[in-house]
This record gives sequence, structure tokens and C-alpha cells, in this order.
Amino acid sequence: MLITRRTLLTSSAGGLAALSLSRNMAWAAELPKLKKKDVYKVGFAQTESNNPWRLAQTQSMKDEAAKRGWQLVYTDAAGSAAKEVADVRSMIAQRVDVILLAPREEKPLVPAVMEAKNAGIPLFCIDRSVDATLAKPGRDYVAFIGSDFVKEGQMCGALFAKALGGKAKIIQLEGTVGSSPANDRAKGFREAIKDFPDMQIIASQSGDFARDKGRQVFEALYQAHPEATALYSHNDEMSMGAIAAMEAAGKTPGKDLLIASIDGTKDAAQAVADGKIVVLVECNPHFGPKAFQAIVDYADGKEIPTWVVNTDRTFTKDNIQSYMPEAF
Ligand code: GYE
Repeated sequence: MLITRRTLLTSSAGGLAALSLSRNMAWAAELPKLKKKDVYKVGFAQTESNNPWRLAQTQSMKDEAAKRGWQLVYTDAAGSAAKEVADVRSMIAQRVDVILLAPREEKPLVPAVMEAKNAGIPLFCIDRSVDATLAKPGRDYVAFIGSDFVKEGQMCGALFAKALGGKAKIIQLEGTVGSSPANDRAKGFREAIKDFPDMQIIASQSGDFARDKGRQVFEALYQAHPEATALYSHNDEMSMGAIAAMEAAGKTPGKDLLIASIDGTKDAAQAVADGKIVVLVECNPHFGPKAFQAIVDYADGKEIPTWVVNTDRTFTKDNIQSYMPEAF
């Protein structure tokens, strides 16, 4: 009886594995192929260029293209998802070999992904992803290359709980509404502070990942919630804006309000060294080498994981000096 059950379990597990393998193979068969070439024409659709993270990312792509002698078709959607869709369409019309897309928001960029697929052009989502219920890596586009934003939020929450002794009234500055880092950084943070009943988010609003918007939104939220003791901000630019607002209000960041932030810009690293930001979680913008290697590997027929994960480090005053030379 036992043997029969075991046999059944084994065979059904084997059956499941076989099923998921064949399903993945069927998925992969839908993906456009890429011919091996010495020189590729690569489309890179950037979402905006209003912060150091974006500039570092674009530079990394340009440097890698130059290093390999490949052609880069670069577009900047200037913060508009509609323009970014149009940019991808123009890359399709120009018959680029492959597209690297940094999708501004999760849903509005799905049509761009599907149109590239239908045009037979392999596409990678880099840095942000699109809604996985509508377009899947490994089926509709080759892979997502980028950080684990949920984990970034969790790391902020966990280190913040330690720094704040498990007690805080938190203002949250969210990233761009509908973008994967904003959704996932909020989720990870919520998960991490769940175990600390005295850590509460008392106000939360988007500052669109931008410095001045962050400053304005923080100013309004802090005026409405002067009891706040902490700020969790989804990126460094908004943190720097909020720091300006705190100082203008006569408050001392790092004392009156503790700050957790994400990215690793020069300004934020300096703010950690100065004691203004207490927790900094890295988000690496240097995608060029990884993204271009993924293109070569894909053309070589190597198996690409559906998510090529960038791993991120965490910094506090204790270890920020070692990071300073790398800050962007
Ligand atoms: O944190 C932010 C940028 O998508 C991971 O977008 C990226 C985020 C990054 O504008 O500074």
C-alpha cells in the first residue's frame, strides 16, 4: 500500500514536472528568435532622464554599445507611457534586432511588448517589469533583468525597525503610480513592518520618483501629520527633496525624522555619511554589461532565466564610506 502510494506520488510529481517543462517549452517556442551576428542594432527605450539613476543607466547602455561596436537606437519617453509605446513602435518600424525596454508603468507598456513579439523582435524588460498577468517573461518577452523590489522594501522595513526600536509614525513617498518598483517597494515594506504593531504608515502618496515632486508632497503630508517620526521614500531623489522640505521647516533629518531610502546616488550616500539618511538600500542602475550579454546568450541559444536578478546591498553610516566611490 505504502509502495503504491509512493509510486503514485512520484509519478504524479514527475508528471507535473514534465507538464510544466513542456508548457515552458511551448511558451519559449512563441518567442521571436535572434540570429547570431557580430554587430546588433539594439533599441533602448528609456522612460525619462530626470534623475541620476536614469542618467547612470543610460550611460551604462551607451558605454556597453560603444565597447562592443554595436548600434544603439536610444529614445527617451520624458515621463510619458504613451510616448514610450510610440518609441517602441518606431523601433519596430526601424527593424532593430532586439529591444531593451525600461517600462514606465506596468500596464500601459504591455501593448508595446506584444507588438514587438508580433513583429518578431525579441524584447527584454530591464529595470522595471510589466504586468505579469498580461505579458509573461519567457513567453511574450525574453526576460526581466532587474532588482527584487519587494526585497528592497523588506530590507528598508527591517533595518528601519531596528533603527527606530520598532516604533514609528511613518510618511511614505511612493514612486511613479502603477510602476513595478513603486508597487513592490510598498508591498515589501508593509510585509516587513507587519510584525511591529507600533510602526505605522500614517500617510502615503506618490512623488513620482522626482526630487521636486517629492519635496512638495512631503511638505504637504508633513504639515498635515506633524506627529510623523520617519520617512520611507521609494527613491533617493524624493528623499533629497524631502530633506530640503524638512530643513526648510526647521527640522533635523536623522534626528527629528529618520529616513530610509533606495538607489545609492551620490547625494544620498553623502546624506548617509552626514547622518541625514539612516538606511540606504542600493538599486543598481548599471545594466549595460548584463543586458548586452543576455542578448549574446539568447542568440547563442543558452537558457535565459525569466528573471535575471540584480542583487542589492544595504548601507548605513557604518559601511557607507566603502560605497562612496561607486555612488552615481
Ligand atoms: O529607483 C528610480 C528610478 O525603476 C528601479 O526608477 C527604477 C527606479 C529607481 O527613476 O530612481
